Amino acid sequence: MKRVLLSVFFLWAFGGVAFEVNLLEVDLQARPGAVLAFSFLVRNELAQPEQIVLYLGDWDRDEFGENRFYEPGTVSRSAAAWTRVAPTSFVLAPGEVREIQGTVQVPADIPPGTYWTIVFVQGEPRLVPYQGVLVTVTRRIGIKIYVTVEPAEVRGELRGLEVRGLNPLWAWVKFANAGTRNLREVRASLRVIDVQGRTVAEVAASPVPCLPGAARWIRVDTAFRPEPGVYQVLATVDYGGEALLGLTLRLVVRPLNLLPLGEGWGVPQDLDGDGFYEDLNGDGVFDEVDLDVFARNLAHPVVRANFRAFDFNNDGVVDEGDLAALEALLRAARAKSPPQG
Ligand SMILES: [Ca+2]
Ligand SMILES: [Ca+2]
Ligand SMILES: [Ca+2]
Repeated sequence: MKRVLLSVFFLWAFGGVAFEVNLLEVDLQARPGAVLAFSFLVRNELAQPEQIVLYLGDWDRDEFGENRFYEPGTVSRSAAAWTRVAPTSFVLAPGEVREIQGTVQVPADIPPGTYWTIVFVQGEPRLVPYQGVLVTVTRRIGIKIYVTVEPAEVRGELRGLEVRGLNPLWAWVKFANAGTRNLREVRASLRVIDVQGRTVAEVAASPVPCLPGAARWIRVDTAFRPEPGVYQVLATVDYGGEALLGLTLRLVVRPLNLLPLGEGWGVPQDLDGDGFYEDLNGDGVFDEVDLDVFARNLAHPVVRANFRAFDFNNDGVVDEGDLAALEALLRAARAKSPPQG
């Protein structure tokens, strides 16, 4: 399946600014001193000629998996200095396809492990109408090149487990690639066990890649809405090594202990039974007054002690993000049943 790794500016928002490549990743196995070849195709999808330039860059990912791009030679395991592509500048006629040849000259004295770079294929800047104005859009696609010199080491570490939202429960699992091999599929899963030893939730997250030396927070979502009680939360990670990695934590979900947030108000109520207490002033109605009460009481001791009742965006803390989420809930409720009169 074709995945687009990078776009510049708003490129997907526009039609008519398009060239395509036939692959987005090249995964090469090598010995020190080897010369490797790869190739890919670039096709002009426009009805006009397109000037194309190719150049190399470095990249990695942040701890949440977002790509970051750098000048070549920036990352310590960069393969940019060994990689060449040709041609690097040409004009493609409408519908024309050009094959790009790449070579990787692996240094003879390189230690084992995965090295990587990226080939950028960039079009020419074009003026495109966008919301009534003309903006300059440059199309750029990146083709990631991985070069693995054997014997690369497969080693992983499980560095953290944090339960965040409780309605439903989800957690961050922190994995680190402590070896030298690129890990294409790191699979995290989560199991929740109650005090009777019963498994009450068990889910696997989608696999994520992790570069050597990189760490990655992997989000694992469950559909489990815990009742007050004590649970064991067990995270496991299968990264392709000999053994699974595991980490557990004890999760205590305390009963709610709600009180009025101010003089003359009622106890906050959950009017629809979803575990979120949207009726902040406890008058049996969910409306703008509740937004106002919440906005003025985000740091109220009752709110803080019962955070899961007011964590409307389910991220594990109560803050302005929950005010926005509560507003969205009110809009949704209004859309479903508009107020009478
Ligand atoms: Ca509710
Ligand atoms: Ca209310
Ligand atoms: Ca929140």
